[in-house]
Amino acid sequence: MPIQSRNTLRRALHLTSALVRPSLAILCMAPLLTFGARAQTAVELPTIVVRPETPSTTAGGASDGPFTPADTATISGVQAQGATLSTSDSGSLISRIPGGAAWGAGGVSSLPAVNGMGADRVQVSINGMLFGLACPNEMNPPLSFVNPAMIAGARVYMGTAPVSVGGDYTGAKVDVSVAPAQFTPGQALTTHGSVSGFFRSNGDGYGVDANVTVSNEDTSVTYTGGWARASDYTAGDGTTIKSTMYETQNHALSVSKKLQDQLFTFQIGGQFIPSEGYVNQYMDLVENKSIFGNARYEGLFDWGKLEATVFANRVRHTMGFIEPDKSGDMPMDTRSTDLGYAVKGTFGVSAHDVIRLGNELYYNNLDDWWPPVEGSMMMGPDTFITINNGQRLRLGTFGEWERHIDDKWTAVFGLRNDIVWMNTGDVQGYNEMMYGQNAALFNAQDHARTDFNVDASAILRYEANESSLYELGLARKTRSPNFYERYAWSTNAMAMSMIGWFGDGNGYVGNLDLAPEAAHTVSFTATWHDPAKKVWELRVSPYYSYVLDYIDADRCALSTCPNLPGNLTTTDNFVYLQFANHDAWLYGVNIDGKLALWDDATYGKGAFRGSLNFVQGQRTDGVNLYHMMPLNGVVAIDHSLGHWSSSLELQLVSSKTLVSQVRNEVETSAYALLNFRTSYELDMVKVDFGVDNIFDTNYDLPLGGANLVNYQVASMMGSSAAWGYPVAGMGRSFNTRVTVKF
Ligand SMILES: [Cu+2]
Repeated sequence: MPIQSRNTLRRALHLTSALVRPSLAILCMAPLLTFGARAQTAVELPTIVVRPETPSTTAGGASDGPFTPADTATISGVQAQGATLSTSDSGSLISRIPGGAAWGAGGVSSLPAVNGMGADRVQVSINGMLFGLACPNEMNPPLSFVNPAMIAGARVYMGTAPVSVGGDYTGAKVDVSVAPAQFTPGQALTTHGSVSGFFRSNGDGYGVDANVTVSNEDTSVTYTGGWARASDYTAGDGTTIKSTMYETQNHALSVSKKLQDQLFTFQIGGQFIPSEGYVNQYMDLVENKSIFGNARYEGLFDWGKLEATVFANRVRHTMGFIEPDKSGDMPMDTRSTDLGYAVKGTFGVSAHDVIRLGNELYYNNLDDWWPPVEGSMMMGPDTFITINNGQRLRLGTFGEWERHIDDKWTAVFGLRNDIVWMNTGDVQGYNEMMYGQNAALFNAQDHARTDFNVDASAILRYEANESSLYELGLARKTRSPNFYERYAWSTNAMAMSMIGWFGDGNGYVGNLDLAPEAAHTVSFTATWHDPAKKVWELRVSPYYSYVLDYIDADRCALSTCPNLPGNLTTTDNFVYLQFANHDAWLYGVNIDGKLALWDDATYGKGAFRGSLNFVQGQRTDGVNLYHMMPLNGVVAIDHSLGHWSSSLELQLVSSKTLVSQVRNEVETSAYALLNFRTSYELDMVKVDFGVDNIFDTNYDLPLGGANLVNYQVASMMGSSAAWGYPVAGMGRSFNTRVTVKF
């Protein structure tokens, strides 16, 4: 390779792997950051030009690779910090990006959705680690293993992202960085960090976050972690939304060492959630414990860059009922292990060409069992085994070619293969009489499944001039079914109601015949801005996906399914469903932009920020897809003056009327919320204050699922959930946070 191009590549790679204090990350923070915050920071901090939010190397490949598609969304560490004023739920941060939304779950366990694809369709990696399924209700999704204040940066890659980003997802890939290395000049060790505490009036939420780094020019040791708790929140009409309390703590300790062009990082951490209520599930989380470790390597060589990651997680999860909103006795346990590695090489083969090659292995093991309930005829005398030594092994391999054709045109082509092997052992129910037939039928079948998945992505970028860019993306992305989609086996009404991460109150049974779903997506992104990107910016991203064998559900028609034949036709009750493949399409458009309004010494800087998101999705048989976020947008004014920065934000959501007929999804009404926040930062102290939902508007969460706790009807069991009630969102909340840096 010519010396010049090698040096160019080397410099480029150096830049992308440059490591910075998260607080400096703001300088280059992309589209979502307000003008105000950026301007203010620029005054106070030295100008260090590096790529900021350096998310980690992912198990799927390059997150800090040089090619970032134009529709990629970023969440900076500063934005994540800012969000902690309002929420302790990292999953909910996804609702702040273009096309992003969050399925309501427990208070710190929302499931992310992007461009209409949610839950398992969005793959989340945290410092390159993947967290497999460890609960039939997905109560412990990957983003629940990190508090928002721990996030140093995140990137969200959309459905046509390069194949090096990852495999086994169809919607989006979220790549989160926690406690990245932060080197400081010289051999002397320096210490810096921050401690903050917060209080939110609605639900009496409070907690602390801390991070501290000891570093010099080649060594960095960082701890980051936090603890938060809250009681049930109150809706705008004064109703206490039951089973929404939570308590959580997450911790991570990271050690990095730099040896010339090599960077080694070791990280350990863990989580403890002693209780988390679920208003849209029949169960609550009564204990979740995890421990993880990962090691990462990045090295620069004459030929390019080598990155490697290896990781392990262990999760232990227990469900039960949290008094007084839910009562009774029904323990449910899971134990999950994740192991994986990823290796990626980036080769600068010419002045115009970069080749990426990668290989990754990801293994998830799951046991899910429900101990017998003493004295219960129905739930005893044996242990109910849902998943017995479930195994899911995925081997992914990709090749990618990025060509800089000339100074206007860039093309990226990639091909990827993921082989997924799944298997599980034999099962049993609480007793032979009620569950024996189902169990025997399941045990008589072969459970081993192998999927040979082929993904591809092609991106063509045209930078017409310094103020406009156009990009076309084409991709095929495949996702194999998860454990419960394939292996949940019981058609007993109670057992079915325990399965499902949809929050819809319905019951689910698996399907051994499920095929992987394959999304074929075309997207186009146009961005326009003033040459310096200081005055205005507009980005428009339409997309269309045709998903072969989209994994949805049908009304359960098996002869053993409950409530037949009414289950097949009812339109106003909870139903029993079986996972099934259906072809489906989704399309939509995301628009976001900003505009500087004024800038002078007396009135500071003011800027307008806005976004609009639209998505629709339907199966080819006419059934609407579940949890499609209705048309929504944000208009906001951001202001900064001296040490102050403030914003006033109006969030607008239209009514949800296109609902899944097969799940009897409940419609929700349109609403508007007005939020205000301001912060004052002086030397080492920062004080944040905000009011969410200023007018105490009463509204229902479009993706909040069914409220199964507040509304009850008399039944054989005494009382049971009434159908037809969505989950109301939070009413007004006064929020404060005080941060001390050192
Ligand atoms: Cu659970």
